[in-house]
Amino acid sequence: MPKNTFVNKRLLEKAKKENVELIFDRFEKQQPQCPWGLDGGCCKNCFQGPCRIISNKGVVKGICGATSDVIVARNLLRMCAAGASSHVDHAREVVLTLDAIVHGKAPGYRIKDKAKLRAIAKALGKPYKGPIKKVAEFVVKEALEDFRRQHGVFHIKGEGEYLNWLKINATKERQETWKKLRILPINADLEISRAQHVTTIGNDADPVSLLLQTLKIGLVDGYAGLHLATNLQDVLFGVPTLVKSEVNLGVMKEDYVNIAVHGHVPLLSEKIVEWAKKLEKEAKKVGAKGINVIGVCCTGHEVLMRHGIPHATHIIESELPIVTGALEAMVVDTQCIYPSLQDVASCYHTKIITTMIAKIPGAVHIPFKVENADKAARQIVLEAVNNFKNRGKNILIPKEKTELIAGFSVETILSVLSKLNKKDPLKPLIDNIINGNILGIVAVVGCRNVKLRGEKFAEKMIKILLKNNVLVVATGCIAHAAAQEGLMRPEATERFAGKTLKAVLTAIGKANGLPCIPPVLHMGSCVDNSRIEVLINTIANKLKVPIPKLPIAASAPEWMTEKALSIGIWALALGIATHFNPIPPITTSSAEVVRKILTQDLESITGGKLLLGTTPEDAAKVILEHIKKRRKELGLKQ
Ligand code: SF4
Ligand code: MSK
Repeated sequence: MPKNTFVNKRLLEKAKKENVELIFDRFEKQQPQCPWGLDGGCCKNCFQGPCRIISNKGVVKGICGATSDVIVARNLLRMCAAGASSHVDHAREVVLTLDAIVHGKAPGYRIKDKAKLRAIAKALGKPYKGPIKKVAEFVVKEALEDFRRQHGVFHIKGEGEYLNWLKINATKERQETWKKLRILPINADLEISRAQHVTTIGNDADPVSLLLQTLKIGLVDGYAGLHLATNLQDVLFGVPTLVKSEVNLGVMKEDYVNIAVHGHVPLLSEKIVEWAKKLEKEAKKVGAKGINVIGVCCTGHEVLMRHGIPHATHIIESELPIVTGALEAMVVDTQCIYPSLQDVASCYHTKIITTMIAKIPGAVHIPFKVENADKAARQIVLEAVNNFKNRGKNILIPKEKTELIAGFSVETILSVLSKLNKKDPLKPLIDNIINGNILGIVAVVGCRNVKLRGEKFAEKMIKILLKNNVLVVATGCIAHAAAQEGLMRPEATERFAGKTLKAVLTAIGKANGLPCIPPVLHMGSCVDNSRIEVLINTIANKLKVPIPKLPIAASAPEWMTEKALSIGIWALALGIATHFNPIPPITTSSAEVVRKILTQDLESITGGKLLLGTTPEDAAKVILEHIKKRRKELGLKQ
């Protein structure tokens, strides 16, 4: 078994000396992990079970007769529905915040990007010129429709009404494809609830039907989750622009009050950043030089992208800021918050402050609602400031940190490109894809997974892609990993990009007063995968080539959350070849139908395809082969 090679080993040693159990220890205690859980051949959808598939002993059905394929497909659908529910609930919070602003109930928030709000209203069919609150009211109404529309439920041909946010974001060609497949979602909550319903005992027993519904849930995630959240977060907090910042635990500061924001919802982290600035004086009163806000996971990416807040860790290392002994508070909201944080914090002075959905026994709970945002954020920051005096003596902040450039929203990418061609900003990118200077574009996204034991799978795979002149865009925890490896610095282009990619990125960089553009573009948090689709759609429309035919691919090289799975399924529905590592739970040997559909047949259905590769080299190989195949089909230079 390979040894854990995660960075910050000194902190791991410190934790060991101080008898603090971390994720790595708990992971080892779980070995060997349940083979049925790993291969997907386990069903506990009713309590006649659990049932297991043991193909080599001829057990290929559950007690009720559900086949291996049905069990695997049902599990997949349930996982995706859970993942999508997280993103949809996140988006709902943002819609309701805009609604609260309209009704004067969210005094701490304002509409920052009025032009973006008007553009959304225009896309929804109402190019309002009137007061901005009227525009917001209309946009909220249309958004809430995506949570309550019922028309079309019984429409046999699948031609009923469907998600507004899908209509305004997906290409016409994709909408036609999904209409034919009858997978256009009616409303987000309805589809998630139906996914639960159809997977209960004695319901849908057709693996093909179950997989189609899984694709539908992918669309729910992509549009009523990711796009809706990103769109309205940009409206409230602004579209990200280029920022320089730093990543890794070295961004913590010994003589400052350190506050980590962790989770996903910027409604909270934006307020913490604001109040940390306002309460600097209070920090000085307790002997600190000021307040240092640092990011963990996706809410960290949100404030990195918009304010340049340094990013401390991805999910796997989220316990480590506490082990430094210099973290006054970790403020958490929703998703990817390890319950262990409070156990670790109880060995130090750190306060874990829960605020929204993620609640942990022993943590301080300060309820956060948009109506009381300022009051709660002030209380949270003061809680951290007042905890500064409780620090112990044994402090270890690792020195490691790396610079990065972030803020690559699509608007930023186009603005950067416009320095080369003001009239037609996309042309330089398109020309270089056509002439092969850029072989293709790959989105490397998703989580870190402790199963990979710090092998740096993502980093190794990305480096191979760069060497082959592939431009990489990244989000979420993998974006942090790439930045930590130095791949989001201009210097990385010189070191890792192939010759022609290097030339393109240097030309764009020089036009923008930089030595070059980094070869891995940070496009934001997990919900900002929506930005990647906007970029792809822009390219597809310009080239007049449907998404499945483009020389592009996606990879979730270390996925672990149900959210990452549902985002990946959305990518498959979009017609994008998508690599997953570890292999999703579809490997039980008798689930051949599910495996064949996802890895082969899907290509002729949506154009997408599940790519497998369990080493960085194999993963890069299948991705490169796919891109080259697409280039050949389009008659582009190899
Ligand atoms: Fe077993 Fe069927 Fe119940 Fe699943 S639903 S636990 S396969 S009896
Ligand atoms: S935080 S979903 S571990 S990327 Fe978005 Fe990271 Fe995956 Fe959570």
